[in-house]
Amino acid sequence: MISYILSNGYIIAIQLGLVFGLIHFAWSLNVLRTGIPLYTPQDYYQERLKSYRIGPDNIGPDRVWPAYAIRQAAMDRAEVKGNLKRLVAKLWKWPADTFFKGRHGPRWAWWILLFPVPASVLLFTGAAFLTSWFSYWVYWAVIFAFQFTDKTVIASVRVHLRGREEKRRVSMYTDAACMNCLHVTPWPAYHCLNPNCDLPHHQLQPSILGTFTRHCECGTAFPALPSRAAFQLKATCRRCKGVLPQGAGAVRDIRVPVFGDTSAGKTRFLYASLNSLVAEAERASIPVAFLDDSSRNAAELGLKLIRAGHDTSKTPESGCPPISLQLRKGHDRDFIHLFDAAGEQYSNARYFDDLRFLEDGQALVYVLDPFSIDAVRDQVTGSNPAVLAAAHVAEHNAEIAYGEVVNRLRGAGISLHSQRLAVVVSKADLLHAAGIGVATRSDAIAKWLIEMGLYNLVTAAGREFRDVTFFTVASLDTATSQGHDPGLPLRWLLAAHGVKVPGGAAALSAASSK
Ligand SMILES: Nc1nc2c(ncn2[C@@H]2O[C@H](COP(=O)(O)OP(=O)(O)OP(=O)(O)O)[C@@H](O)[C@H]2O)c(=O)[nH]1
Ligand SMILES: [Mg+2]
Ligand SMILES: [Zn+2]
Ligand SMILES: [Zn+2]
Repeated sequence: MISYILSNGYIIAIQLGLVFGLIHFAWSLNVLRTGIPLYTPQDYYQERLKSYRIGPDNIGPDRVWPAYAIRQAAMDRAEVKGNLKRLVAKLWKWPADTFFKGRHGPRWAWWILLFPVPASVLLFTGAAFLTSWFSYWVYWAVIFAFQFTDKTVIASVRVHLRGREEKRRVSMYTDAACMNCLHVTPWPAYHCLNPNCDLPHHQLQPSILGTFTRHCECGTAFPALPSRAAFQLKATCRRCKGVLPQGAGAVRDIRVPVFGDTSAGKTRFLYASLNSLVAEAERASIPVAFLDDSSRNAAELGLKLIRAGHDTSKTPESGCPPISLQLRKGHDRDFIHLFDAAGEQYSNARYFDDLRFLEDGQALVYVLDPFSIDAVRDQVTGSNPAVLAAAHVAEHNAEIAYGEVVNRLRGAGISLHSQRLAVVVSKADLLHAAGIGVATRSDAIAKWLIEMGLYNLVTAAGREFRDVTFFTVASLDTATSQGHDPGLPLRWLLAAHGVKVPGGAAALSAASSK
């Protein structure tokens, strides 16, 4: 009977011990809720700083909560282990003192007279010891698996996501242009969603600082993918810290430098092509908005001038800011920047820095005044001096501005094979007025230019650029452009860079067919 009671008692002690071990382990986990050391954004920042090369723009590593598996998981595990050790030592203290060290009466009395007591207590503590440490090792294995997965599977997911973002950036031409300082950056700085924090994140990419979501130093979460974050966060220029339009770094950003000789018709072409684009967009109900006040004011003035048929004024040598606009709204929007400069700036080294936009453009427009070609001028001089006077003929040889720009791009290490060029023969209305037949198809225009003596220019452009199309343009209001729509070159360049251009698809393919 006694032995039956005892053996049942022992079994109950073991069972209680097993349950208590679990509680013990759960209790040791409790330490995670209270003052444990944290691997903070500041710790990460200081650590990264040692191997980080801060550039001239003074941009350091981002201050973000690193992913749990990176460091915090191991710190938590060590903390749980230490806590469990302490708890186990506490549990063992009395039995060890009593039954092994004899601190609470003689040991023989416990072991001989009261044997069931030490036996049950030790069975209880032993079972508790086993389950608590077993639970800890299960926890250890879970954390290890988590860390291992982070280092392998999740790390490759991050690499994949970064690659996808990079591919998207290149194929969609999403490098963001700052309208303030004209700096072009692959990834702008994105600011924390929390307006009280507003911390700039300069390296927003899937990384150990967050695969899909990032937690800013202030705790605010936002997407780690630029293609998503760009529509939620404020973006700023890395160089001048100016605010960029929403979507910068995630939407198409096409920069169109318009270059050519003095009085070639660049400024007039720029506004006439813009006028045509805006008219087509209106017809197709596509919203067009200007991205800053200076663009809006200049465009309003220029469009008014073109629509009224007035003369454009000469661009000052101090240059003029670009016209930046947005086609469409939402995630589908495209940014377009049109750059103009005075013809003199292309042949004067003093203006080298002002023309940096040439190096950042993907879609170039070379405006060529046909009346600056000797053979054309000779045809007109005697028969039609009034037309020649109206043409305000460009001063230099037609090929000089082209050569200067190409040399500059080469000097800057830019591959012309990655760029598209629209060669725009301007003043087509005046050619008509002078009785000169004007072609409208690219190949026919190129042939005509060769006949007029521009063999070198035509063949060099075809060889040097990725894609060249020739246009004859009358930079007038669309209704009066006599089939020489000034909007076609711009629409061709934009379409070639993936912009869904409004209207004129048939005219576009007819004009650019070779
Ligand atoms: N009729 C007609 N006149 C044009 C055309 N293109 C330009 N012009 C005139 O030619 C002159 C020079 O044109 P601009 O566009 O100002 O020339 P630009 O290339 O900007 O010259 P700079 O600013 O000095 O470098 C102006 O009087 C224009 O009105 C055109 O297609 N048709
Ligand atoms: Mg001009
Ligand atoms: Zn923040
Ligand atoms: Zn800037």
